[in-house]
Amino acid sequence: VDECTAGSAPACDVTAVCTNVPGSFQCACAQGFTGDGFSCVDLDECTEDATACDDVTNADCVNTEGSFRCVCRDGYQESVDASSPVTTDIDECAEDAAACPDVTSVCVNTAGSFRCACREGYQDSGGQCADVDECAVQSGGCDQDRGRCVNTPGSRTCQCSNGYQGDGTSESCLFTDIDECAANANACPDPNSRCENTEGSFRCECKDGYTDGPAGFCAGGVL
Ligand SMILES: [Ca+2]
Ligand SMILES: [Ca+2]
Ligand SMILES: [Ca+2]
Repeated sequence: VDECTAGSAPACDVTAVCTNVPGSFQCACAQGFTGDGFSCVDLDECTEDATACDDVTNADCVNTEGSFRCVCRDGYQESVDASSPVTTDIDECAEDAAACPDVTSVCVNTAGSFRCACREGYQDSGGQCADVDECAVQSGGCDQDRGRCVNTPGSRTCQCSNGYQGDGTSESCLFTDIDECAANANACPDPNSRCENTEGSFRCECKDGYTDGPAGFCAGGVL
């Protein structure tokens, strides 16, 4: 008699496998279940074997009915091109351009997470990226004597003082006379004056027959 199909024997658990043997039958819980075959319950593989998911890095064991799964931890995702479960770090910076929405910060991917670091020219100040005042330290590398440092958001600029030219960095500002008369035809607005270039500046001189008047204009006329 095949008790397994005849239904004459005490029923095996619905999850069990019935095996007919001469004169009798056997019930065995299916894989993933535990019990005597007549009563089977889910085997908690995660509790039973703490190393169940050790082959998969950065994954945690999750028990399921009749089996278990290795689930990627937060910040990791399952690799789709691998035959066996493999987790890979999620590059939050590449996946979400707005991961670090503050324009003063830059996204840095890390294993299992990411962080927002301050951009160059900014430094953390109470959780916010604040502009660094480069001018506060050694004039920001600008020419201290003949120029000056101007702090800007995220950077600084160097400027040369009037009459000096260069990129403004340390000792770069050189005295260079600018011929204001040649550069600007209206340097002396009064048509009765003529422009005289000088070292570092210029002056307006009244033509013959005219005398200095108010506000740099020339007064008088031919005598
Ligand atoms: Ca299970
Ligand atoms: Ca990451
Ligand atoms: Ca700055």
